[in-house]
Amino acid sequence: TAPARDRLRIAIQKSGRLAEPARSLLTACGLSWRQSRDKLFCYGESLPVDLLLVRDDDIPGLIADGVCDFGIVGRNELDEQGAARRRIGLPDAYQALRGLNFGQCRLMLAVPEEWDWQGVQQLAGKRIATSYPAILADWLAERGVDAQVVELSGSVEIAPRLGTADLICDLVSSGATLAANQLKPVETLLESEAVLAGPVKTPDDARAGLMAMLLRRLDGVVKLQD
Ligand code: PRT
Ligand code: ZN
Repeated sequence: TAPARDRLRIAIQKSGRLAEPARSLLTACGLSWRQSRDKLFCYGESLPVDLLLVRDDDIPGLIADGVCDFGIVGRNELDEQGAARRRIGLPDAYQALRGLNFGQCRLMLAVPEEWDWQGVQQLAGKRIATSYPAILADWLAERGVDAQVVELSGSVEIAPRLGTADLICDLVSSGATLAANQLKPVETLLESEAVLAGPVKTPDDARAGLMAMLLRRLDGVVKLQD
């Protein structure tokens, strides 16, 4: 177990879609830091709450390892890493505590436009390219569909044209990327948004009070936005 600490650490994305809104949200909660955007670590000034600026992929693991207490990350990323842990028999190590009303998107199956979509049974024997192999494998297993999951770290939408997969499972917001690649969305696996993630068990030191206070402030700020 991690040693006691009296300062809270929150991991947010360093750059990317969630970086600015995450920082603004924490600022609206009354937090401020002693500088800088280019650094990995921002020391909390108004409260003993420090920021770690990282890749979104690293956020669940930082919470699991007790390096950070909270993280702001897409539900898609949190669920994928949680599903991957469960598939290899690891216990749950983090949970989504609050939805944050930004970063909305859907994890969807998308097929070539010319397909006549008739339902999941059509996926039998097909190759599906995705960056979300654990969520997809669970989803297929729940429906008893035997398809092949092809894991790609990026540029998933061109896989059907390249011939490396028959269809894809990827995040969609406006749908423009799918359309540009002659794909159409057919099934939703997950409705996602940015979430505040935290540990399964609250630490029993000074951080507990800080975490409770931050959650209260967050609830006030997120409610005002509605
Ligand atoms: O560098 P780092 O690893 O931190 O960043 P990243 O490149 O992995 O993530 P980033 O910044 O692209 O996305 C961070 C999070 O934003 C995601 O995990 C989602 O929770 C959320 N989000 C919301 C999205 C989208 N909307 C989205 N549209 N993430 C990605 N996309 C991509 C999608 O993969 C596809 O390529 O945008 C394209 C589709 O967009 P539309 O509008 O054409 O449908
Ligand atoms: Zn990432």
